[in-house]
Amino acid sequence: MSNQEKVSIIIPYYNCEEFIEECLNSVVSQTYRNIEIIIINDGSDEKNTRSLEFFIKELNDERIRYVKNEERKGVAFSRNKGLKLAIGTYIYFLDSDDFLANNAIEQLVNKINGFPIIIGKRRTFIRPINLDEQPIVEEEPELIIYEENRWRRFYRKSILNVLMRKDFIEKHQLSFSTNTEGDTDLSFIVPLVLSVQEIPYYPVITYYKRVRNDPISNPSIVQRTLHEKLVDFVSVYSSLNDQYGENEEAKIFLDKLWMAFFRGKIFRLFANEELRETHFSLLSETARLLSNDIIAKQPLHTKMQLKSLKNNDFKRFMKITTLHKETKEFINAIKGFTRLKRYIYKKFFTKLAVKENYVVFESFLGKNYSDSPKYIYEYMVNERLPYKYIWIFNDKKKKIPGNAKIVKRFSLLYYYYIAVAKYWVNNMRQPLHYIKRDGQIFLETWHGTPLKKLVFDMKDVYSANPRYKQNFYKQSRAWDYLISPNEYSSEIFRRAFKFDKEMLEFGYPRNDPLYAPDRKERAEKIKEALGIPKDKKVILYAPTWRDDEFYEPGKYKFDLKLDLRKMKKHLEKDYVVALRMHYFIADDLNLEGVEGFAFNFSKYDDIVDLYLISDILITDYSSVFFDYANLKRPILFYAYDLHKYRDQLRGFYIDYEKDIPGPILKTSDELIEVVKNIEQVKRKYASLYEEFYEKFCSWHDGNSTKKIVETVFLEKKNQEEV
Ligand code: C2G
Repeated sequence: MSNQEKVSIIIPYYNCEEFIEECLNSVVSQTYRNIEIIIINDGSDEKNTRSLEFFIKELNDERIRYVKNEERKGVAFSRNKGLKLAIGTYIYFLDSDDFLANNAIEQLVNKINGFPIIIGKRRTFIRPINLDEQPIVEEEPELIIYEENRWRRFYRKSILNVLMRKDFIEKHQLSFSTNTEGDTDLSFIVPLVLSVQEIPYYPVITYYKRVRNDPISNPSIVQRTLHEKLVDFVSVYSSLNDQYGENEEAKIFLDKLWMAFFRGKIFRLFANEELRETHFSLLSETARLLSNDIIAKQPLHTKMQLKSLKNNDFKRFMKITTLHKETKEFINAIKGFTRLKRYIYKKFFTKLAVKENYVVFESFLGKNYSDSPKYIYEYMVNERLPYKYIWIFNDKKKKIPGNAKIVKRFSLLYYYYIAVAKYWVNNMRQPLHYIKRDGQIFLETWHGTPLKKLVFDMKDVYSANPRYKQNFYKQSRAWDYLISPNEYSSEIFRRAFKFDKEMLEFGYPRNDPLYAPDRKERAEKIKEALGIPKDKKVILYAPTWRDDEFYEPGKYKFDLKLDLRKMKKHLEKDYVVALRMHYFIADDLNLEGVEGFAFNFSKYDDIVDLYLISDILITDYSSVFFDYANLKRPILFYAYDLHKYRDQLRGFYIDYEKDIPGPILKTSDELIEVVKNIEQVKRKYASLYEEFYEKFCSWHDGNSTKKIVETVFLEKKNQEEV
């Protein structure tokens, strides 16, 4: 391997501490050793600069050359700066949130031979990639030489993963335009491709391109707003068209990019009413530059749109575009009943008048009749408030008290009611395609005091849906009220949900029954109804779910670690065990050999009933213990996978070992021992429990529901009547 030719790897860095270690580790460990690593800190903030400089010092690699821009100048400026500093024979650009295969440079240097440039293959990823698990490329693939179709390697408008001779760059005076934030690679790419007749492409993955999963608080350049992208694109297109429009190949390339941008984003570009005219004028200026050839190749509706753009005829353009959009949506809608229902919801139901006295309730995605929505509903019915109630369930035959209309989730009726009801009371996130209308009020009760890091407090998301953060952000914009059970939750919800509307700081309605004067009698009735012997005490086991143990999004696995047989042997004289899996868990439990001692209440609607009948709670990282603590009964923490759960999957908000009001146990033997000595354990944790109660439960007094209903449903009412 010819190591004598140095490669300059140029890495602009801007507030990217989260990913830079993985990036730089992949560079310093390159099998090709003769490299220089030019890092340009592009005006990052104090914290991100400190992390970068600390890591560079830690790497202690003399091949690193570190420079700083006094303020943020953009990627183009930083890359140009890197180019000037570079002393290598070859140049290679890398983004600081991406990383390289460990032999990336070696492969490209070995294959470039007499060519001035060579392109490697890149892989885009969202979820973390473990390079050791990547398939080993057996036989060396052939180099693919692109000639007249060499432009297609740059339709992504990116110079990443291209190894280039420095003398070639200098000879053609290639550089990045600094006039825009985005699409700056094109000013480098067009003259580059014009200066070569052949471009070799080596189809082996050398570059890993990350898709950032937090475009809200930490967007990458491509994740900026559509408006910003349009402004940049048309500016770059028109300046490059001026410079290279005479060249047929370049013209075709630029026009193809223009058409790809236009057709790919047309609906979103004109969805926002305020920006419609601005977007129209930006596009019409450049539409006039398009060649007739490329226009001739477009479908009829696009040809008509382009004509009205060129004639600056906004009205006609909007008519054609709206008709095209409606047609496309209708054709899409008749492809299936689900699509048709959503189409009817969006086009018709959301146009009907909002019904001031309709209240829709939903708990745990329609799974059961439980949680705070249940208690708000029952309070309103008992108070005979003048509303029509609709409950959403997956099971249409669900029976509940009161006179609510039962509607099947995602049925046509469901869409009718969420479109016309003034109120929606929900303890989870509503569907992404829900359209919040003027005049509607969304009361989000949420479903627990957070122990596990949430949304924008989470670094990387391992849950099944990688679009978790941007989806959550969109959905939580529809919430008018959010219930908080304690100060601790209020502060977290505001930050982690970016929630800036009204927080209802009255405690959870779902905990009111824990303060009911008749709770003992209620518990007796529930035990009887559940077939639990009156003379037995109850241990409730209510664990949470694990992010990384799922069959598919929404369907999670659970591997029961409790040794029920051993527990039965030692505890059945005084106790029974009530098992209650999390609503995300799809598995069934096998209770063979422990019948009469272990009961599976995973399908039982309301865990509050199970709290009332239980003398001891065993849980792990579930928010259930914040609620159960309102009863001031013993809580045991069966955290057999604490190391994994806390560190890798999701951080915690509290110091799990220090702040919880009960012992952490790792085995069934330990659990049995503690249950046998439960009075001693209660005494040992009494003061810690008191502190815990004060911090997490003290807002609860049995009247949370009343206060919330008066705030959301009655205060507003009174104001309107005044
Ligand atoms: N739950 C239940 N049975 C379980 C676990 C939980 O009925 N075995 C219910 C409880 O009401 C609990 C709620 O689901 O408060 C939330 O469950 P968690 O285990 O805490 O998990 P998660 O769904 O991730 O919610 O802010 C709270 C967090 O969002 C946690």
